Amino acid sequence: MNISQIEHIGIAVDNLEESIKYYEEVLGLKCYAIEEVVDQKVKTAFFLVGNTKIELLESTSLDGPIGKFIAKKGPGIHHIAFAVDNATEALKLAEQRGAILVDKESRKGAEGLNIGFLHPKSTHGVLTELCSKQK
Ligand code: CMX
Repeated sequence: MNISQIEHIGIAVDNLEESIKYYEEVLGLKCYAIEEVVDQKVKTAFFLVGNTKIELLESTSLDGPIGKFIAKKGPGIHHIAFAVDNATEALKLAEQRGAILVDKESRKGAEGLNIGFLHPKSTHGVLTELCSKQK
């Protein structure tokens, strides 16, 4: 699997604009990109902290994964994403090692990365993303 670093931490927010203000004005970070991921029904905002990113996620629909998460648990930490060499291979290996896959194959996520999720029921409650630049 070869995890090299925490690629990003995903944080579900009610309002992207208001949350960006907190990260910029209180923490002094700089939002370097805002991107909508249509098939995930989210708008994202990115900040770099060392080599790791913070990804803010605002739902564009109540029935998307972030909309459902906020309705149930409120805003807060949503997932942790690990950088791997090859997300598709890492997903297969995680499944062989007992994790339940949300995504059988990697797919395109924000910033053009190949991403796939492990179900939180099989990861001790933490929604886990594996992502890679190449497949
Ligand atoms: N962390 C921990 N647990 C979570 C969770 C999260 N982020 N999201 C959902 N759950 C839990 C729920 O609380 C629920 O638990 P209970 O059964 O004990 O009540 C269970 O998982 C099922 O939740 P649900 O609301 O019924 O939602 P679904 O089963 O429809 O979906 C999940 C859950 C994880 C499969 C779905 O949210 C998903 O596919 N997530 C991955 C995609 C995603 O999050 N995309 C946004 C990020 C975009 C990006 O980074 O590019």
